[in-house]
Amino acid sequence: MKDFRTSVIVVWIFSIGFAQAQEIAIVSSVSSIDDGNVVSNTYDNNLNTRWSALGDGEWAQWDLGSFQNFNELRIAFYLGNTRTSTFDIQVSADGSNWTLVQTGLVSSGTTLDLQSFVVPNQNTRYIRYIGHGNSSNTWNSITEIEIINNIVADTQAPTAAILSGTVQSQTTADLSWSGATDDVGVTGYNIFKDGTLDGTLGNVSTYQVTGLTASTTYDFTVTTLDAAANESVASNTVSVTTDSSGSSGGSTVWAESSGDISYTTGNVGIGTNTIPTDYRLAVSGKIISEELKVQLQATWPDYVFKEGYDLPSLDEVQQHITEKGHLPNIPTAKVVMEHGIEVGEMHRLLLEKIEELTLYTLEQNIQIKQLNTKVLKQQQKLEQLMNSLSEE
Ligand SMILES: [Ca+2]
Ligand SMILES: [Ca+2]
Repeated sequence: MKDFRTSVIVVWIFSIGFAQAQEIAIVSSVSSIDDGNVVSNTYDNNLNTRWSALGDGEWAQWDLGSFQNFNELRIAFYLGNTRTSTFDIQVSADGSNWTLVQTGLVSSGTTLDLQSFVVPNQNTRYIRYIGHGNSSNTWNSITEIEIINNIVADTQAPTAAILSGTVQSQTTADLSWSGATDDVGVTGYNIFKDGTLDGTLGNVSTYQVTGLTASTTYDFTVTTLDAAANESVASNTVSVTTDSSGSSGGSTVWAESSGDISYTTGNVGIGTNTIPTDYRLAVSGKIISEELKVQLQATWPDYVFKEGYDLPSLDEVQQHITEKGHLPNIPTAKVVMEHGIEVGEMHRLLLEKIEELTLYTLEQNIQIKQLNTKVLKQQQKLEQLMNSLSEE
């Protein structure tokens, strides 16, 4: 870098603050035309050499050799302290297809030194200057160009996350973490198993470690990353012991298939380890569900309406209640207290009673109709008798 540029660079660094500038090397160049002042003069670090081309729309083009990031062009103009130059900037990934980045840019007209033109962030290979002449004539003449990448320096590492973990099976453990921060932004995490990197992740907060060995204790830590590859110190260590491979205890007694788990070895107690004989599931506490289906092995009481059903007379029912204090076939309070209610069986018995009640009601309905007929006939006879008496 020659002395004449020093003042420009110093001013620029102070104005940007913590940013740092990186000049991208130009590998080759080409132009639409020149007058003998060739385009390679624009990156020879000499303000006394230039590219010059006469005419609106003539262009100079530079190749960075590969895709590069940049967001600033610094250009010095021939006679740049006495006239302003107008131009557009295009970029291209392949040297054939061009994208307009800036149009109608105008130099200051006050300096022979490099002037800064900030452009939107680019990641591309070719840059083209399209000249539209200057304030005096249609010559396009530039003495130097620099392609600059301004990178925001992030040197501060993120903070460590708070890690927790749970065993999932004989071979997997689930890790989760939270609380990490960074001055610019957290971008990812490194997961370590017993001090060895197990995976590098994006900005997520959970991870399932796989491929573990049963009945083995592993120590996990996580570090936090930012975009500049700064890494935090390690998080707290979480020790996880995988399930045993045996058939006793833990989740290994359950068989798993397509998301269903099943247990076929014995019976299950929830909140109790006393499971009555002949029962599959014992729960000490309440059960809630949206629907409960009980599939009875016993006959559903449609038999009440069948011919030959021995419907007890109401007198017999009355006698049963008087003697025993409850309906026939219905368990006593004492029995319910001792043995509980069997939901399906009780519904069967209650329906049996309802159907019997229906039969009694139908029978009474017939008797009421018969009584009505009898009363009507008697009333007619009474009226006839009254009429005969009044005519005499
Ligand atoms: Ca030059
Ligand atoms: Ca940082």
